[in-house]
Amino acid sequence: MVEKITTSQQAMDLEDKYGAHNYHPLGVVLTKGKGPYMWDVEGKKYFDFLSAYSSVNQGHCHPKIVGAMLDQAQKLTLTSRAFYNDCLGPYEKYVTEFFGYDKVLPMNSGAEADETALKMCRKWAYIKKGLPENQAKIIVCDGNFHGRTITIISMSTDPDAFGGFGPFTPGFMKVPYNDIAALEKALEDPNVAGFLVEPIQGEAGVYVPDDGYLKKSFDLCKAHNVLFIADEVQTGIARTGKMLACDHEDVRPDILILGKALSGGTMPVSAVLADDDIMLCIKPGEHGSTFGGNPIAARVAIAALEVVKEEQLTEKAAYLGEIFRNEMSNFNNDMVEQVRGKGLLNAVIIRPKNGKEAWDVCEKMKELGVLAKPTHQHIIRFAPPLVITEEELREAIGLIKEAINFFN
Ligand code: IF1
Repeated sequence: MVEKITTSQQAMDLEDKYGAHNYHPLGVVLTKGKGPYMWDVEGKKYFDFLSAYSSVNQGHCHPKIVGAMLDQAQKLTLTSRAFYNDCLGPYEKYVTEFFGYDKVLPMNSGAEADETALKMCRKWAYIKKGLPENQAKIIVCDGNFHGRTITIISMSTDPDAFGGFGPFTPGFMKVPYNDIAALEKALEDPNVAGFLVEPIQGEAGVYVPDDGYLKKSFDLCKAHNVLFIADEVQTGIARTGKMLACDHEDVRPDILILGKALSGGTMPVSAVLADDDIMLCIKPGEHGSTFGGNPIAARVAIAALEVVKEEQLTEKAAYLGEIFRNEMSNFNNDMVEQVRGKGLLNAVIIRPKNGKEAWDVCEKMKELGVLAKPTHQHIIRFAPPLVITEEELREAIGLIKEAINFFN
């Protein structure tokens, strides 16, 4: 018998008793989402300022995306890649033309896409660069977040991410983020195959690198015949005020990794894009996924990307992000230590006061109707759906300020 939820506490109790304790969620139980809003079981309305970590850029339950999902779900949900279907080809054409690459390898989660990119880079290194077998190295940055698999946490510098999960996958070199000299030194190793980087480090606390970092890194990689691999799972699809965060520096990654908002937050859809000289290093039977590129995912991803263009979400993110950073930077409250970000991917560093810190601010924001969550102890990430209006944004900013002022 399936229990019907009538109170938030009932839902939280069920998760505590029957669910793994691998998260510590804010005490709110949501039952409905629309645009920039969500509602809890008791009917309270909230601004969503997390967007499921930038998955709901197009707003909750966007009618065009949900419509595509519902339509395809009644026709054909899954063929596997053992057979063709009439949705994948049109999606592959659409998404490769949308981002300007020869081909796409469709996967499901962001982590799967990162793993796919790592395999693709290694394969290219052995076949095209001629590195000795099993000697390929990939450079990653301190503070990175690329997912939760054993290989991905093998690249992590966060003990919470890798602690107790060894042994780890070899073949990774770590350099400080935003440090060109360190990257240049690491690239002296002739066995380097690729450099995997987030254009802005999300989990690290919306760490925006210096202007020019991405371009200089890209140029160094090219000078050493090393692939520049951009993880745009969180920063991509209009979130930072450009279609891709790499566009801020006119950098075209050799391998582009997308996820999250590629489906508008409706289901797991991820993708790895590259040109033929890299993509075709993977031969039939060497990589895949049961659900990768399934008909619903294909239809949903097309709709999700069309919405970004039709509703000019890139331009909106740029314009509204300026308003957010200006308002919060000029907010006269000593709990606001720093405001940083690009587009509508921003973070506020909270200076603790009277024993109160970021988590307390988030609890107060929840009371006032704004949902956000700290990343690390003192950083609150603010990432509303890009469909939020200027009026709604200003209303939410007022509530955020009210929450911070409460602790004065
Ligand atoms: C969690 C963090 C964010 C990502 C980038 C790949 C992935 C992610 C840049 C993997 C996923 C999610 C995972 C989720 C919370 C969230 C997160 F806090 F974990 F680090 F956004 F910053 N590349 N990020 O941000 O994509 O496999 O999850 O689809 O694990 O708690 P995924």
